[in-house]
Amino acid sequence: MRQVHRQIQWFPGHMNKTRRLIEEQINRIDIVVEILDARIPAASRNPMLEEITKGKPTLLILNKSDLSDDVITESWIDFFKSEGFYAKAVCSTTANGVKGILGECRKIAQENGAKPESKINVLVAGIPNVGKSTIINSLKKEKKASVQNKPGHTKDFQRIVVSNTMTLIDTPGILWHKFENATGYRLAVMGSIKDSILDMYTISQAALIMLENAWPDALKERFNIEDFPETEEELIDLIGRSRGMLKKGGVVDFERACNIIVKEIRDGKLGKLSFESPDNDERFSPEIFKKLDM
Ligand SMILES: Nc1nc2c(ncn2[C@@H]2O[C@H](COP(=O)(O)OP(=O)(O)O)[C@@H](O)[C@H]2O)c(=O)[nH]1
Ligand SMILES: [Mg+2]
Repeated sequence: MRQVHRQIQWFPGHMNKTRRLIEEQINRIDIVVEILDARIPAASRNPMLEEITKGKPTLLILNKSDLSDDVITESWIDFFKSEGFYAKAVCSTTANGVKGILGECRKIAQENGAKPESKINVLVAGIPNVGKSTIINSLKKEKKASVQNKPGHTKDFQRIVVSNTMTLIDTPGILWHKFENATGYRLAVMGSIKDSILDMYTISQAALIMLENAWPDALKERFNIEDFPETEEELIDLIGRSRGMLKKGGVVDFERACNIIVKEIRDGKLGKLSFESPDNDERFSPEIFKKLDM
């Protein structure tokens, strides 16, 4: 059988504007804060951001840590630190979730030569849906910050003045970058890629593949499954049936089943689960998605 490798256009359109804007700002930036999804800290990183901010101290915030496996999250923090980054796990949707982020930024600045009273500019970046707005809004509220949209070369960045000595620079756009399909599938399952890029059926297949490989018991328990069938298509059918999502004539409402599966995973209904680890754990191998690429 001839196998055709599937080419997916993950990010349509031109997104190089953000890159240009960051490059214009780079000299005034003291610290880079990149927000990641704690469940997929590698897939949710932006390699292009690292490339254009090279040499700047970088704090990686593993957000949504309420949804990720605690042990694996801890191993990611250790891993990132061993790579020379600062790293911190947070859950920004709880009351005090973002507490400590600004203090951490100040500490990092001082460790990198800033005086306690010097003004610090912090570039805040993150791919869609990792919780960037939630974090920035909580920091604004906490500090009663003023938000400025200065004309001129900073017009596309919001500058959020959180104190006399600290300003956050919010990057609105996303940076286009090429990535492996496995990364794309993970991002799609977590909701960081518009659902219109991949159809819900493919996203739910990817989600089920991730769970079957890494967290089979959580999957079985949540959807009352005893044994996994041969294909994800049959598994979706089984789940639809066990949830009573039937249409006239007793056929499973396939679309509804796909939507529910993806929604419950995104919402953490299956427990605290991570989908990548910093070691070469086979459960998270990119190979698991191969059958979707054909
Ligand atoms: N469970 C959980 N959900 C979060 C957390 N932070 C953000 N979210 C949710 O993730 C979704 C995307 O957040 P948003 O701040 O809009 O992401 P942005 O696209 O990066 O600006 C929203 O539904 C948030 O409520 C978190 O720490 N834990
Ligand atoms: Mg946002």
